[in-house]
Amino acid sequence: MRSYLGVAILPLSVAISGPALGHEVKEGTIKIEHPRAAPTPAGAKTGAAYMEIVNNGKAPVEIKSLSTPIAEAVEVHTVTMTGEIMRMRPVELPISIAPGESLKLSKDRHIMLIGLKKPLVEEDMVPFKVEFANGKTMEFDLYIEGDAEDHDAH
Ligand SMILES: [Cu+2]
Repeated sequence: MRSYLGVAILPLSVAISGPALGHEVKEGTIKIEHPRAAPTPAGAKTGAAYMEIVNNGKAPVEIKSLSTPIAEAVEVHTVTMTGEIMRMRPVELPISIAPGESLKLSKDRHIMLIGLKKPLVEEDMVPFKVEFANGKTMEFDLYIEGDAEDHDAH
């Protein structure tokens, strides 16, 4: 995949330091850190995915949609606690990321894969796509990791 930014042609760079250590995908001024998902039991209809999307540019970026061929739909959810009861609510897209800011999709605000077409198996990789409001897209793999949810700190 190639992206045209001004006159420079930048290849999509993917740094892989082993599935357990996380990876990142960079295109222009957008960096996606450690895209990953948790394994699911056979027959599960939903799965959760996590990543951090960093905007190193000088303008805000808007995430218009998320998708993967292995699920019917992809949503962003926030988790709120009311006493002991945990509720997940969908967040409406687009989500804007200010210059120099990042969107952290981890436990409290995660990506939900809805209508899974196959179970997510540890150490597998599944394709994922982020579409921005300016028409650009980034495609990369989610790593399926046993400790995906607790893997926040880098
Ligand atoms: Cu959720």
